[in-house]
Amino acid sequence: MKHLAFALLTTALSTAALADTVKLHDPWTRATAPSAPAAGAFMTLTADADMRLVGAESAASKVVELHTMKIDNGVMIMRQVLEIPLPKGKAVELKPGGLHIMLIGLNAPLKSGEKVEMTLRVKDSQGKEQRIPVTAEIRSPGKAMPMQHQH
Ligand SMILES: [Cu+2]
Repeated sequence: MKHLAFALLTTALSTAALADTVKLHDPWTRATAPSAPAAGAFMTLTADADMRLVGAESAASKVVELHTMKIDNGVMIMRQVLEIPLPKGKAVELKPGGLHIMLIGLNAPLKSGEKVEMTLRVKDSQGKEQRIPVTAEIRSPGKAMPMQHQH
């Protein structure tokens, strides 16, 4: 009984102390050629309550969209999605070839070693919106998958 009371108390305390939020891991994007009109941005998102990513903003491009990508009959198809579900405790990976954030109409080419500032918009189950700042590292295309180049 003592045990149970203690468990309930710590649960109540931690819920009160921390607002629901989303943890970000390893946000990055790729350096682009001068003529490239758009770039994908990637990261892993883990929400500590059921939430959804509903949009993003950045000064680096004119438009920012949420996209999904799949291969259909050998053709890569990208499609805009209005939101990306972030189920409680589940790591949702935005990655090349899958879900990603798309910076469309780049104001300047993305240069390797520099950073892109973005703001993610997430909503909780009550529809309350939170804005989460993100700094994405710009990687050179060759360094996107470092494991490939180990000798
Ligand atoms: Cu895209």
